[in-house]
Amino acid sequence: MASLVSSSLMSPVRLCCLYLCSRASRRTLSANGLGQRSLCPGEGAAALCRQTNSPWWNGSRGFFSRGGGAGEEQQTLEDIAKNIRERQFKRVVVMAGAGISTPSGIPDFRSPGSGLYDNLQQYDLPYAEAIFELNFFHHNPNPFFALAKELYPGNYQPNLTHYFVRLLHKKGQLLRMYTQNIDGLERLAGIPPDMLVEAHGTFATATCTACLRKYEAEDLRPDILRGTVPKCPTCKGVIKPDIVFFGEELPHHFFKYLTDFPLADLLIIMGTSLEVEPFASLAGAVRGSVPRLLINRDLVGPFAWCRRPQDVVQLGDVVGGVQALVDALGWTQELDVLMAAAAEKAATKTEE
Ligand code: CNA
Repeated sequence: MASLVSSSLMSPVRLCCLYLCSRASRRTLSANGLGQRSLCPGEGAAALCRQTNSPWWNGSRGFFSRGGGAGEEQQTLEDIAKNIRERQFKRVVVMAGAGISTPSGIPDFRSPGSGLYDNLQQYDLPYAEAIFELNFFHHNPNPFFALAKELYPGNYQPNLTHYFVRLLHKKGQLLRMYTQNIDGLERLAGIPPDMLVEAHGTFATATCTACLRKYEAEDLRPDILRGTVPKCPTCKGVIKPDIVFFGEELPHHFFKYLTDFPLADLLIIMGTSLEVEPFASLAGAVRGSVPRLLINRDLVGPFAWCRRPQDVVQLGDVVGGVQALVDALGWTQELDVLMAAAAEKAATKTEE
């Protein structure tokens, strides 16, 4: 299984954003010119569990978790907290998605009703995914920039989930945060850029689509906030924020996963549907003995179809789930102080 996951991750890494797993794999294969459909890592692992009569497979009802095998105790949120507090876990990797930013007011993609997928009519797109497709962008960049205006850094503030990760870093126990988010709230919360892998790119930098000249977010801000398409002063090409579109390669630093994940002693996954490859497969890239904690509204990815004995699931609102962990850690007061200081700093900045 480990080799299955790592080999699929090491093939040219292209974003198959917005697609369900099976669609994503088909798309990757056609992009790579291969003639056969292979299973995406998720499907592969589920099939493997079924074939091997895994104890986690519950016939037609799918996989379920049970209270550990012989000699294995089912872990709880409190166990995870105890091990973080006692510094048994010193190299924590965090994986995050749009769900950690919905409490800040930014819609995710897939939540029924409130998600962006259900609210793209105003952009007059042929289909929802077109907003992140290069061909469509070259034909009509306006819908993307309308969305960019909404998501542009500065409009929203980080919430407790972002500050929890910063506190983990302050304690010296964060190995890296891998985020799919493009809203920049991790940076705004004070998580240092070298602690972050922004797997789907960032609005912090941009590139001219014609002459490849590099720009900073501030260079584009006036155009984006005015609702006009930013153009390169040198060649008049359209400047595209460095957000990864369908078929584009992921940033180089995504490959840090090759050294980070084998070193991790705890993986926390929060606010993601784990439906976008290759990011989703990172959930299987930690060692088999490493606990994985999912904090999310729904059961997703391997937590739904092939749970490991030491996996822990905290279902419900992500802020409530992280708060429960913080309380169990005894870090509540420290986090409150951190957030109060950040709020004060933000207020002073607004006044200026
Ligand atoms: P997604 O597919 O929309 O899934 C979000 C997940 O979070 C779902 O499982 C939700 O149930 C869950 N969720 C949402 N709100 C909450 C909440 N308050 N509490 C608990 N769970 C919650 O988003 P993914 O990140 O998994 O998909 C990856 C896409 C989304 C990436 O390409 C991102 O760039 C893209 N995206 C990013 C942003 C952003 O930067 N804030 C916003 C929208 C989409």
